[in-house]
Amino acid sequence: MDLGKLTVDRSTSPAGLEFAPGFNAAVPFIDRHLAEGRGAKVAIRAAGGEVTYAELAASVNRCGNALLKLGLQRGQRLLMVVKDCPEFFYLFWGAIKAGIVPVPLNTLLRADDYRYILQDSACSAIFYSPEFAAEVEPAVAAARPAPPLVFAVEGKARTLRDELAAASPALEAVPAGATAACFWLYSSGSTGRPKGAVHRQRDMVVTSQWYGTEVLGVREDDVCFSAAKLFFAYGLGNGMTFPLWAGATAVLLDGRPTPQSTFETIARFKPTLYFGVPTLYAAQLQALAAGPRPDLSSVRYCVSAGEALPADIFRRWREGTGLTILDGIGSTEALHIFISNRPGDVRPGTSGTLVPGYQARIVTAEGTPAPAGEQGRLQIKGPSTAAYYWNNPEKTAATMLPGDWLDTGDTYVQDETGAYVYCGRSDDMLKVGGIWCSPIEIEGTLVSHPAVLEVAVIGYADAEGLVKPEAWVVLREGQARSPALADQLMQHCKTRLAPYKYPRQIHFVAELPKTATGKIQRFRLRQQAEAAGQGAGAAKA
Ligand code: 3UK
Repeated sequence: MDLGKLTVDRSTSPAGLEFAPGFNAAVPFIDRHLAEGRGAKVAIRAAGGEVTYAELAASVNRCGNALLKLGLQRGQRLLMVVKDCPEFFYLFWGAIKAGIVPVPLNTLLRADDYRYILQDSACSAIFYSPEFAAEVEPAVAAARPAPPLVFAVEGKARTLRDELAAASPALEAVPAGATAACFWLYSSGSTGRPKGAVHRQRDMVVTSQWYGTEVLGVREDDVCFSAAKLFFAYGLGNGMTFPLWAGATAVLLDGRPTPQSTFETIARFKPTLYFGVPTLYAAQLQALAAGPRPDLSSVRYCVSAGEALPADIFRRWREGTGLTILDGIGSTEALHIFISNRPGDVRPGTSGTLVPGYQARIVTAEGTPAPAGEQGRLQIKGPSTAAYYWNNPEKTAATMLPGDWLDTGDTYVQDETGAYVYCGRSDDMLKVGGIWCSPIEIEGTLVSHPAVLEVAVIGYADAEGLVKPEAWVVLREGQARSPALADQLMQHCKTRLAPYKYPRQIHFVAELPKTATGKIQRFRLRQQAEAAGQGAGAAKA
């Protein structure tokens, strides 16, 4: 039986996809390329060297065998705190092929976040790049129960690399099934801890075919470079599953994506598709204005997601580079983009139109269809959405609705042309540089400072139209307002939270707007701040 067999044909089934019983996603994404004669083609290009499709398949098998030999069993979770490097591919696909569930994690988190996830996932193993040891190792030491297997990818006494060298390069895929659990991705919420979204074997096929191939037009001669890291669902598609699906090439940058590092990577590896987030496009535009013109001539299309792309950034990028950015909205729970602008049909300032295959509806607070032209909650439906949140029936019930609809938590409206226009979140969550940021988590950290009595954090659009967290702080009796104290409060956050979560401005105030029952009203603060022009970017926002 061919466990990777699937049919891609929209004329025979509405979804256009049919999966063999026992379907294992590693077969079409990894093994298929050998059967199709692509073994000598470069699959991955990185600063450390190249990996062909044949080498990739062998390393995936070695990794799967090594994991089995270490005692990992079917369905057990393997956490990955791994930078963008070939070993990310080996671990992810080696696990899937062996029936183990990989869980790539945000590499920017702090020890306490990792400790929580180690416990919540009840994982059997954690693998990490040595760059992240300072946060991962204390988390492992503090976790109860401790994870049985802890491995650095390289640079330590006994590493993944040693295990790979000792393992066999032959491995049969474990029979799974299109709807069997395949991998998890953790996503943050406004209150409480991150939730593990459980994705199925078919999900990456759906996103790669419907968005990657059919909307973006990824093809075999493409070279994909994602500035967004592989541990994000966005980066996982852009930088791994889309190129692997098409038999194309992925370019990996293992360090921080800055204007300089991304321009250098583009000049060196000549990607044809480039994937960024609005904050990075804005920073790249500044670098373009200030420095020498980078060589972007290889790029066919640019993609943006993670937060809304302001129309002004779209236009300036086109003027400055001649390139078109396709904005699309996706989510961790949907796995990738489900509403998008198209090559040849771009509507700046909108998220575009539905990716064929998905369904969308805009509903009122009561859950009934919103009248045409009115704002409402966006809900979507399609076979790539997560089955449920691990160990969290309440959040599952609130998000994964009857009839397989997924509540995005976003407010949207359709314009006269039918394009979907983003109007904000239905909750207090912020997207900062395309990454989730909870105002409540930042507030909790600020009130732990001895000078702070109470605090409210809200998102405030900067001069580029991009949202940043800012804090309104009431000090305790006897504490004097000063720029030095504001700096201290920012430092307090930077050392305790993931680095992108600190408030960019501290506003000292005498009191905060509250309800009769004493609850802080962030929405009123937002209105007041906007009216008073208090935000950092108030001049242009
Ligand atoms: C927001 C956008 C306006 C929106 C993601 C592409 O961002 C991704 O996943 P996350 O789970 O966040 C999802 C939320 O982010 N958002 C994303 N893209 C846009 N808002 N315009 C956009 N273009 O609030 C959404 O609910 O981190 C993006 C592919 C895969 C992804 N996981």
